[in-house]
Amino acid sequence: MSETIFTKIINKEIPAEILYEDEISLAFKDINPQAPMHFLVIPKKAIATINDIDKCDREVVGHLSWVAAQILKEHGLAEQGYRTVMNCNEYGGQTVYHIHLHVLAGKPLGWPPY
Ligand code: IU
Repeated sequence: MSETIFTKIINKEIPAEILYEDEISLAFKDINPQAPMHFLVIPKKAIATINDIDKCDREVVGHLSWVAAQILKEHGLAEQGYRTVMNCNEYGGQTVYHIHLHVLAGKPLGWPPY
């Protein structure tokens, strides 16, 4: 797949406010936050959309939710609740084609999301 801006963030070619990093994932603050706390958790492996997740990626993708919860706990935001979202393709509102888990926290969130 073609490289996205998230590969540049992973490679530290462009700056981001990084919250967590390990060998398979990176979490950083969203540049256009939609909640008091809004960050993205991404795999270092470039996977374009949810539709492109291979069976062998299951552990990596599950890891993203684990990372989200650890960060929220560290910031005291886990117990009050939060939302995680992974957008897919046009109807899902995906704009960056490297899968990313949005994590929104710090205020009550509306539902449904339209
Ligand atoms: P989407 O689900 O693909 O629409 O989300 C992409 C998100 O990536 C969106 O919330 C942007 O604000 C965010 N983002 C970012 O945090 N840093 C960037 O350099 C770019 C986009 I480009």
